[in-house]
Amino acid sequence: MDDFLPPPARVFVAGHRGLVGSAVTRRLTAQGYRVLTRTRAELDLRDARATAAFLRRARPDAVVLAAARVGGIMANSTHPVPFLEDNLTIQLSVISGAHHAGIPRLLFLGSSCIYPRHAVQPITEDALLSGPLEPTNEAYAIAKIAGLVQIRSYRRQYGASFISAMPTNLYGPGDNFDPATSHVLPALIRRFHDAKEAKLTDVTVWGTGTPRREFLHADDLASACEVLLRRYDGDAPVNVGCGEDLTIADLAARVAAAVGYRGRITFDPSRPDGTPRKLLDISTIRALGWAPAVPLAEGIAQTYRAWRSAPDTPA
Ligand code: GFB
Repeated sequence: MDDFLPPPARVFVAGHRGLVGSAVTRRLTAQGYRVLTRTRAELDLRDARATAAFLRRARPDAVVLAAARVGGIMANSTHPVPFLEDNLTIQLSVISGAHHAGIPRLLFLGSSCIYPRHAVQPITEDALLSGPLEPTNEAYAIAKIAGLVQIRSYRRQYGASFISAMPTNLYGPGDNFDPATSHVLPALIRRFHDAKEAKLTDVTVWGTGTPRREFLHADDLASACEVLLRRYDGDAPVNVGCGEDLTIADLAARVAAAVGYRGRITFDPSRPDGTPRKLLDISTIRALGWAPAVPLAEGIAQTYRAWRSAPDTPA
């Protein structure tokens, strides 16, 4: 099988401090790649001129675009503007900057929320743009869809070896645990932990508890990114998930058990549920030889331990 990016290639990981970027950085470094990074203070990726100049100077062999404005259902639905504008701006400056700097390979990360709200489950890659979106994350989804089309367009017009991955809901150490803006898994770790510490007997979980979600550890996404960079050069984005989903009620019970909270769990249906289900079909990435390695129970326990030892870790 071809290897499009053998180590010790130089890879610029954009967004190396985030949940995904830090996992990709750990993985590529461990595999013998030379990873380049820039903090936000050193390089604002929304600044197209500065980004293009950096990429021209640094000339990495590949770019992993893991920088993005991300957040949970409430942040997405109440503050859609930065989810739309920051993501569009970062994508325009990094993808076009990489092309103009002559960088041969780029991996862009989409998200499973860009598929239609009522896509057939498990969702195959060809469901993209086949129906209306989930309203709670429309702005974010449109920005990510624009990124996918940008990648496809550079491939079509210039023959660029740029590719896209479509991760499911992610979690892991270094996630955002802010109660208002985080995704469900870190939010519940924090809420159950705080309830246990305060000896509360009731914890409220948003929504009805019936939506189903699939959760992938960021380290598993990182190993998938390596596989894609080395072995994939196709037009279609590639789904990356663990292949199994569960209800939010089931997730809440598992997080409560991992944290040691033994009180009641109630649901608040006045909070949005979001999309009813978004389980990804992962046959394409499996056929490339990848499989997830972190079981959910182990991943939750590890994420809880990591947060307890560094509770203010930024996203
Ligand atoms: O993780 P989450 O915010 O993302 O919410 P989405 C998942 C589900 O968990 C929803 C429920 O049904 C929420 O109502 N939930 C229960 C909670 N309690 C909580 C809580 O305390 N916090 C949060 N955040 N949720 C996001 C998109 O959708 O998924 C983004 O908005 C992105 O665009 C991301 O794609 C992966 O899966 O609903």
